[in-house]
Amino acid sequence: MFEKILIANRGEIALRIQRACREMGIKTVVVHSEADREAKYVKLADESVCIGPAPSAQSYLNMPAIISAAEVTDAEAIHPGYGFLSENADFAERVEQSGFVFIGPRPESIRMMGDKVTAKQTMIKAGVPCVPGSEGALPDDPKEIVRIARKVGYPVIIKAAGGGGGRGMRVVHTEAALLNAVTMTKTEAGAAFGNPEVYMEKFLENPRHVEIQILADEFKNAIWLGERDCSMQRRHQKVIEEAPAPGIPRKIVERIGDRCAEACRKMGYRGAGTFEFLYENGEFYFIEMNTRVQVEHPVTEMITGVDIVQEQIRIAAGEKLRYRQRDIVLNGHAIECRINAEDPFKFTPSPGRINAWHAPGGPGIRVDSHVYAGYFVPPNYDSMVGKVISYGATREQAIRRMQIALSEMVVEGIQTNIALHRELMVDARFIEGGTNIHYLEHKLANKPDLPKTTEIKS
Ligand code: MV4
Repeated sequence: MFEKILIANRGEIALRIQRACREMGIKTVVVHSEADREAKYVKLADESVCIGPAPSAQSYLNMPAIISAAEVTDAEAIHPGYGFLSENADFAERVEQSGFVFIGPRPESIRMMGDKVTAKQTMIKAGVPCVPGSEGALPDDPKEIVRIARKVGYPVIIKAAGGGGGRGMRVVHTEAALLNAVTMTKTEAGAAFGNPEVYMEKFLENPRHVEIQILADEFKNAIWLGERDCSMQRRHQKVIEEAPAPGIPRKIVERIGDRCAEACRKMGYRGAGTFEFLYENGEFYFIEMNTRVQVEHPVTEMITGVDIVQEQIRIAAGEKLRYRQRDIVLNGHAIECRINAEDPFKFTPSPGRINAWHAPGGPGIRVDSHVYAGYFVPPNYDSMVGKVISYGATREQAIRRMQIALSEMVVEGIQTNIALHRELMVDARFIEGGTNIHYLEHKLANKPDLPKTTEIKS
């Protein structure tokens, strides 16, 4: 096992990775920007290295600075967390070329999943069901594009191969709008991702977003750890996640989970990963694969008892998976509310000094957060200041516990979205379970005096 790991991230996930390391007896180095110098989780690490000024481009995205920090502190491995460089294949490659272990998938796997056309073709070959659409990238010939769209059937969605997470896509409802939409998406994709390739899918109107967590080791052992429902979102930012996904027959989920684990074995995938699906009318359709630990990993940890971050580290150290599929038993229900420093209904960021921070607790409550009273939320990064995770024997108990947790929680000095979460935890449709990806935006749009937020952005 490693003696020392460098954490190339900030905030709650930097603290989460430190906790995993500490439990495993591994020393930690945290790199930080000038804006994060005074943060408690930085002081808590065995060592810390300032890698640059506040802007991410000069600190958390600064590859040479991070690799130099690993060199001077004699760390053996680098954990990238989520966001920043976590899905940058070039970074993973440079880490390994510099003699360190990248705690994540092989660079080739990251690169393959980063190209959504290749990712989809790989999944089709591996027997994972995908949204019907073009076979690979769209050709240049306009007649061919029209033919493909007719075959797929309107509405269709044009997506950039280099996109993902909601970036670089456009919905097309009629043949009259098709070719212009393809041209515009290609132009934007070329500028944004350096790759003008686009592909086409049938546009699913009212899906849920359900994802499968997997773990795979060097030795082609792969397991899946249940699913998460992440449909409660706004503008591609998840707000609430839960596990298991309410109301989906276990037989259907199990078939898909087994397909994902099998796909990992076929691809020779290593590390933690998430298969994202759209779920509509009883069917799963693969859309993307994430090759990092995700923000919402705690809900899976709560219902499986598996520490996903520790397993990432063990896998990177070359250990064999400690679990077989039959060891993975889903127990109870977990819900995560992302707490953001923002206006609860207008969503404008609200950085600044936190004057009071009273975190909830009690049975079945977990709070993953790096903040405290006196902490300054820098304006330079994502607005998430923590996550409240509730666990219960049933979904009803998890909801009840989350309601209580949110009622206890006090944050002063900045605005937070706690009020929105309190509303959602008593929302009849949320309580019923199984709302689709448009539900939150529709709910917000129907409030008088609030901007409509229902359109799909390119
Ligand atoms: C779709 C779709 C409907 N049909 N693909 C958005 C994020 C990216 N991961 C894929 N996305 C979508 N792809 C087809 N064929 C609708 C979305 C989508 C969405 C998906 C997941 C979570 C939230 C979403 C919000 C708007 C659109």
